[in-house]
Amino acid sequence: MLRKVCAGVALGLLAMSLAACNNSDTGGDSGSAADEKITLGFSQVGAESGWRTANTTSIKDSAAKAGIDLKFDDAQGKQENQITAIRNFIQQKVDVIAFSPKVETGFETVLKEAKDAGIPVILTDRAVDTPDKTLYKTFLGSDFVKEGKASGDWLVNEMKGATADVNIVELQGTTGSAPANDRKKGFADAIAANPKLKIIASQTGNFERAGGKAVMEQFLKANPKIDVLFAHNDDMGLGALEAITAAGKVPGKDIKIITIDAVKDGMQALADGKFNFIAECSPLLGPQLMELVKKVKKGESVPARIETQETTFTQEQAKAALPTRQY
Ligand code: GYE
Repeated sequence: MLRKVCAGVALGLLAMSLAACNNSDTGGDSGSAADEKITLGFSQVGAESGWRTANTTSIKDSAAKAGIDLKFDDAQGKQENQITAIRNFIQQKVDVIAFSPKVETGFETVLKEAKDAGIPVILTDRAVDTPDKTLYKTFLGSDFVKEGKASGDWLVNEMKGATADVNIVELQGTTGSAPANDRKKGFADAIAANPKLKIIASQTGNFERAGGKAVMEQFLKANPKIDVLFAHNDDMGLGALEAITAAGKVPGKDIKIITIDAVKDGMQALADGKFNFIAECSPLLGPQLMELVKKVKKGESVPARIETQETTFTQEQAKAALPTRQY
């Protein structure tokens, strides 16, 4: 009984705090006429991967379709450029700011500046790690822990009959980024189910093909027996393919490869039998983002968290999905 009451109170408080987060004023210019064009400042991380390119296209196309005036800044992989871009958007008095934070920490000051200027902020794709949830209106993007866990669960099942140790190497995404931190965690948690599954080396390849290739070369030199590669995105997996082939090994057979994203090139590698499994991460966030921008500008409440719907692919499923794949 007491537990029930407590749960009720906790839920009530949660609802109140959500309402507090979501119902604050839109700030900026008041008296929004229905036909007034909304200005959105968007700071993109860079162009490190196929995923990122598809994400940028989705955002630009949907802004145009929604009649939103988009000020787009490419930070070229640098957090300091993102901070500068956000400061510029504040100075230009845009209606809404959205961005995909490169890493989880170090954005609090500039987020506070946007809040003080009355400009609502929407996080897309990646989150920031801050206790102050009033610094942004909502976070639209994937659950990266789930993606890592789906990858690990597949491996646990695939290796269930293993009698010897299974040596895994891991190519991590950008150090300090939400997807790198969370995918690592989800995968590690899942493979803990079988002590034979061992991560013998783990290093960042920065979500880039070149990084994936260079780090995989080192892994292969240092470790005579590698059974599995877990890459935090397709691009690093694709770079690693070159290193694996050059070392005289057969990708997908001698070394099983698991990646995340499911962009076209990754799906092709999976359909061709070079990859073994991909956990999907959708970059097509543009349409939902524009809806949120309009709502936030009007001062309507939005959910604090909007999770992207995703699936996973085996080789057979990739063959079936490829012909109609959008990105
Ligand atoms: O998986 C990777 C990209 O943040 C979800 O960033 C995104 C990740 C994506 O570079 O390919």
